[in-house]
Amino acid sequence: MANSRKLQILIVASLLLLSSRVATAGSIQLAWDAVSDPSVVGYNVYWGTQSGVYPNRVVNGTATTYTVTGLADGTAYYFVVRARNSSNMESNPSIEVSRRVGVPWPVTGDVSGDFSADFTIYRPSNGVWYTLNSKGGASTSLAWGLSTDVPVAGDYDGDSKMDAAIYRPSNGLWYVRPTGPTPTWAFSWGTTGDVPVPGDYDGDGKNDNAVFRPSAGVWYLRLSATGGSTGVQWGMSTDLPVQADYDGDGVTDVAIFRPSTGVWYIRKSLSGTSIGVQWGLSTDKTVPADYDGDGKADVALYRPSTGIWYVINSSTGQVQSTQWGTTGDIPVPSDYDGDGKADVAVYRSGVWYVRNSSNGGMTGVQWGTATDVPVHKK
Ligand SMILES: [Ca+2]
Ligand SMILES: [Ca+2]
Ligand SMILES: [Ca+2]
Ligand SMILES: [Ca+2]
Repeated sequence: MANSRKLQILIVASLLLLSSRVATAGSIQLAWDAVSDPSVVGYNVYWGTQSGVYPNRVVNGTATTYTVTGLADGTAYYFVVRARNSSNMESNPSIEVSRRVGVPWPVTGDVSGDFSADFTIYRPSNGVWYTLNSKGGASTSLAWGLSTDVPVAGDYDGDSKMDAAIYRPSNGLWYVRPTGPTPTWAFSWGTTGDVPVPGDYDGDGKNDNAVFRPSAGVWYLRLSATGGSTGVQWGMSTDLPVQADYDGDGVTDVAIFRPSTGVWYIRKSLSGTSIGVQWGLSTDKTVPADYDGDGKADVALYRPSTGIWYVINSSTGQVQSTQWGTTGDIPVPSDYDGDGKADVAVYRSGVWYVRNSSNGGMTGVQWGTATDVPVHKK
């Protein structure tokens, strides 16, 4: 049974979430790379609602896509795929991917709704947002804000498109201008000294108003699904917020980076447990994003002195380093080429330099000036 032994050491090279970024009720579409072994007769797809636990299985032929149906909306699911031979010997599992089913899953910075990040800058001098579509090159502009406002762009109405939104530090007011039919609104959430930390803390696919109050080390979250609010004690006055979805359940996790020690403290929304990860120096910039496309944010940093990105891939635990940028650049990672993986990218005095994860190629786009603010900067 040489084939069996051989198959056991193979793994399915990749597993990606396809149309799952669209809010499709009760289903998720998966795709993976074929295993190049002639003994493979099909693929088994496994899933469950806990990371690492897969009570459900479906046996498939040699097709390399599968749509899992009958899932519960609003629940996070975790998936792996194994190849199998005619003796029903299975390969090692693919990486695990995860997603919350039935809620929008916007790409950071995507204004047009094609699940690829666009180029948007905020010009403080006139309060105008300028967007260049990354696919097709159409541009739009929108007056929304004052010179002293902080852009807090994100999807607040749940249509998978980035909305213009600003936070006014002087009075703690949020002004949101949705792309969809929802009217504009203003909401008081925060006070002087607070740091806005927008994210989806209740997993309904809509950004929530949220602030970190450094003086008390408390996060104040206003949840869009219910209108309720909660306070979470997490961090000290010198910590920097690094909220993102690290456990891949579709809920933003409260998290901070402590520059003095270089430790990330992440409070996982799924389990309520916390982890500490030593990663970075006090002078590094934090750039968490999903670089390996498994649905979980990766702990990552950008070192301004060398322009090197250091990413811990959540799917494998392995470190990936990429030289991309120089001193003075502003990191603006997101998925510009639309392959489901965040691309390393920097903004340099009006030019966006993107390293496409799909092919390793570079995109350079002139959009903005040295004094403009890229709205999804890290
Ligand atoms: Ca929400
Ligand atoms: Ca989470
Ligand atoms: Ca990841
Ligand atoms: Ca990408």
